[in-house]
Amino acid sequence: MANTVTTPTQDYGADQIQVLEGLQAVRKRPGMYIGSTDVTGLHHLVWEIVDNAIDEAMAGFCTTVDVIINKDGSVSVEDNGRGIPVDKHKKTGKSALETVLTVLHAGGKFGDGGYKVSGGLHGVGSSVVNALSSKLIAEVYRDGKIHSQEYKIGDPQHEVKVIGKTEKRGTKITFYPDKSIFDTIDFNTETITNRMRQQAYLTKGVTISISDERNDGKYRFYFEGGVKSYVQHLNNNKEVIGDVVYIEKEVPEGIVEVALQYNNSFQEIIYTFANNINTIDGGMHLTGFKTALTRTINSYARKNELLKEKDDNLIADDVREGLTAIVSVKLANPQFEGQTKGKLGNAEMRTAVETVFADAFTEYLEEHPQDGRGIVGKCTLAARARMAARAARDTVIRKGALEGMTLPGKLADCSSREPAESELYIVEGDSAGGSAKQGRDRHTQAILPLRGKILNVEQSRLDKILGNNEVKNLIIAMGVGIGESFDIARLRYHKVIIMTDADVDGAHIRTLILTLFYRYFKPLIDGGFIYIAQPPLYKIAQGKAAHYVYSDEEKAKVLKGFSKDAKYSIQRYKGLGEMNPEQLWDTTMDPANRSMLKVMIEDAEKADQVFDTLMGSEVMPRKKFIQAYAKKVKNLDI
Ligand code: TTJ
Repeated sequence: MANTVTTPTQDYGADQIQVLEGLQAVRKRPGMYIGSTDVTGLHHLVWEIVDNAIDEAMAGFCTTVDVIINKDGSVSVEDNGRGIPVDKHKKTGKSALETVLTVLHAGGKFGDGGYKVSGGLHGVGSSVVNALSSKLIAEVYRDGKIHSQEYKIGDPQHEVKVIGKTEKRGTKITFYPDKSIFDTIDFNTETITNRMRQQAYLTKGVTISISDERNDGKYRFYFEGGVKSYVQHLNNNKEVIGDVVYIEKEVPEGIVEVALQYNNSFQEIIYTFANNINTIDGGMHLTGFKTALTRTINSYARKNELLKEKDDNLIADDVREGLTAIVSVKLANPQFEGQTKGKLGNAEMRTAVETVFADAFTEYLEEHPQDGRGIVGKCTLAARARMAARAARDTVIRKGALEGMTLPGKLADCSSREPAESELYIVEGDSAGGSAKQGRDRHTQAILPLRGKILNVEQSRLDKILGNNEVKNLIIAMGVGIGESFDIARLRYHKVIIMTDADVDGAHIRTLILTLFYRYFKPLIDGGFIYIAQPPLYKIAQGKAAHYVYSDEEKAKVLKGFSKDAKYSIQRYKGLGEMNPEQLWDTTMDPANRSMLKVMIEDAEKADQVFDTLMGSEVMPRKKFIQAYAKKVKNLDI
């Protein structure tokens, strides 16, 4: 073994060999322990270490967690908890510190902290981080002293030693990811900051700070209300109905925490967590919550005669329109299921959440009749709108407005009738549309020019959207219908490509179209059918040769490659319309040459949020947003 560094004072016994073999296995197959060795896997190292500090906070022993991205590329995580014990254990001859950092899966064995933040890819233990770090330094502040131990690829370089005095208490881990293991060792501030914000919401009362020493970036998160603050944050831009309802209860199955608040939009946001891990595919806790929500609101509405005898019960969709909710559970043995391990499988959590939430929410409604009436009012409005929309749609369909309607005149269709090879370009503006029509491959590429702002989806309902001409054209061209008549099997093009200018208006229209897809044609995004074209930013001409470049970095690279006295000219494309048909084909539409972005659900979700901020009915947040992002927006337009 290459990495068997023994310490002279320690017996090199069977235990030690086992430890080293364990860590060796981690280095051999890192993906098995942290999912991947790409940038996501790299960040798992941070989550893993931070989770330990959060555990200490959840156990009630620490109030701050500091994450530092150091100038030298290492990451430090420090808490002000009890400090991992450093005295030698009689039997093992090792300190708890060394055991935590060298024995696989040792994390959960220490202390009886109840619900450890562990499961799925997490909780594999800090020893995994140690094994995948070229260097790791552990410091424990305890009993007035600084205790320290250093490791290289998991091997202790010496025993724990005292290196100074301190008044502090806590644990600090600094690690250097091994660049022979990872594709990249460049930590991303935004990724770390987003995760820490979320962790701060989920662990109320703890202050999490992030400081990026590479660029002086500093953030601090503290949310007194925990998930209650999270809901307030998510509803920040919206006109809310009633207060945030907040419930926290410990039951034999674990801890159930729910926060919810309605707003007057039509959107549903429910985020669920198990042991602070985002369960993006929901699972048992989500099912329990949804069942309880529908049941509770219906029985409250009946009991208080807010639903008349002749009225039908509210359906699940009605009670979730305009709902923002967080469901967070803590449990002893979480089972994460599904392809991405994003679904909580523990059946006992369904009944636990259902009972706890139904009881508490019923009580809340009884005690806050005004909120109760507001919520039921919102839900019955949703029900009425649902029925009205259905009636409107039925009329539209009867009139044949969508079904069997002829393709829009503005559509320059392709000749192929094979969806798998057909592409639909949604192009902003008529002049760019003209270039695209002339430059395209007529057999497989169809062009649909959209004029101006199509419409404000946020303030429209399904039945109104059907009436908008530009949207109607788009839906008819795609062939899939909308709402209940949506049928993905009828999609006429397997690539739907949004092609807009690289300026503010272009970004705006793209946001709009993405929002439309996100809210009404989500299966098209999930199916990977939606793309964003990448037109070049510059043309660099040198004699007869032309380079098309897609970013400022790329431009710099090309220019660097030129000899000193080279004569060249640079043209910045402000709009697609500035390119002639041939250029547009060469740079953006030729399948052999082009690069496109496939739209992921997160992109669309982000667009949806930006959209809310830009288009929502409230003015203040919009102003704030534009001020905060003024720089970024401007950059798009230079
Ligand atoms: C164990 O039981 C005795 C008191 O301390 C308990 C403990 O493990 N505390 C603890 C661990 N606090 N902080 C950590 C920790 C912090 C970081 C940043 C990283 C790691 C691996 C552990």
